[in-house]
Amino acid sequence: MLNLVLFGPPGAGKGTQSQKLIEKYGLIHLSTGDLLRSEIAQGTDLGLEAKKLMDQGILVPDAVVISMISHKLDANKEAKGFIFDGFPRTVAQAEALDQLLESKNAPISGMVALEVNDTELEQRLLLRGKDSGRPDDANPEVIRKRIKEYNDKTAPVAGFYQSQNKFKSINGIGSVEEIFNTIGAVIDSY
Ligand code: B4P
Repeated sequence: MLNLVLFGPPGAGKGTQSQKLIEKYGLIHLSTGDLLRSEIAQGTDLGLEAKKLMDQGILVPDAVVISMISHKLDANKEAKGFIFDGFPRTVAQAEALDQLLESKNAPISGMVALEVNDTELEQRLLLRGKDSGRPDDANPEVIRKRIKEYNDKTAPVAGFYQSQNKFKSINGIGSVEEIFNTIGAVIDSY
């Protein structure tokens, strides 16, 4: 079973690359950002609470996203593997994911981190904000807050996988195809 964590700051290209990877490798895409936006679109209580935080660029509580991922793993028992996109975003989430996968005897194969500088991230997200309709893409201050949340709470997750020898960092600047080929080479080495 192939279980890949795609890692990187907001706007690094995780969602973009996930779309291509699921096609090539037949994996299930688990994006906590997409799951939360779906809750918002359905107007659930969870979605309403999450929206308040997401619109400010703040992470939603660990318990909420861990529970969403747990349900999705249970609902896809026959999957060939998963791409975790935007999850885990804290060390607590990474620990919880290891436990969930341990009970299924299917550990994380590896983490691939997309390295992109802050100026490029801001430009990409503001560009996407022109037609994504996402409030968190529209405002430079919120984008900077998201990058700060990443540096404060998410960046340490890299160390969690480094200590398990499962971490690989690659350049996230270049064409979508070039980056896709680099990720593919890492996956094929597992
Ligand atoms: P996410 O939905 O995960 O959003 P993201 O990281 O900002 O975007 P993504 O990574 O998918 O975008 P991509 O780079 O592909 O999170 C949104 C919010 O949800 C968070 O702020 C948080 O509040 C909450 N949340 C989600 N998960 C959580 C968790 N686990 N715990 C707590 N809170 C959580 O693309 C960006 C743009 O770049 C696109 O327009 C794309 O076209 C462009 N792009 C991609 N690759 C490119 C390339 N190579 N060159 C140029 N442009 C490129």
